[in-house]
Amino acid sequence: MLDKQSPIPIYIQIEEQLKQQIQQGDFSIGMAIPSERELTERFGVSRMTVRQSITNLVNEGLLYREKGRGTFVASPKVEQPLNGLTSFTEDMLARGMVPSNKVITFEIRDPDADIVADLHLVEGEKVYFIERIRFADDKTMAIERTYLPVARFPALQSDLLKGSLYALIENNQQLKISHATQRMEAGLVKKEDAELLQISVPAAILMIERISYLAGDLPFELVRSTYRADRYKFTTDIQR
Ligand code: 16G
Repeated sequence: MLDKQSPIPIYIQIEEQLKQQIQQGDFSIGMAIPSERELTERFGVSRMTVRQSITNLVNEGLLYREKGRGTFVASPKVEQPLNGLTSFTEDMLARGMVPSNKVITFEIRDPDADIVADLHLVEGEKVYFIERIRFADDKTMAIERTYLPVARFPALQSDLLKGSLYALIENNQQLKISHATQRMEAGLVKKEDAELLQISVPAAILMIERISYLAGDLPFELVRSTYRADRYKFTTDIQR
């Protein structure tokens, strides 16, 4: 099955074969792949080579390791378009997944200068600082750190944020969410975020900062989100 004369390194050939088996469904989602020892025997290569192939597939997000249990086939990544102003709840429901949230911080704060500027706050205005872990089908997807002007949402409570913030704003407060600006960058997860996301370090993450506006160009939220890079793929439509 392996071509030892090929210029393609053996670990890549093994990686490609395992990938094909995953794509064909020989190994289904959540199923354990054969152990390193079994693969070593099957391919007639060293354990180091097999480990390299598996590590690459883990880094690509096709497999995941669980300490002491083995290596399993991961669910396909969520493909998230970047051109619609949708909420996490809407995005997950549209995929047939069940969204849920855990509010880990809900407090009123004095904002830093950058938040004052981004949210067009006046001096002395306070913000809510909300940290939520977001789940889809009970799996951790992202951490969102949201700043909202208290004056705009005077009756906000932690309990209400177990559901959708956008539904609350549009349905309960009858406000119209109009547009947003986003910035995205890659990074490595911080230790405390790795714990919240239940992933082991080192792991790649995608960070998005979104400032969203109500009709009339009024900024109402600044959100710093940390997405699991092994669970997300972002897409855009572009034209020329
Ligand atoms: C998305 C938004 C976030 C918004 C949240 C509302 C990005 C980068 N972030 O996650 O800005 O606050 O949805 O979700 O897309 P909710 O209505 O489900 O609470």
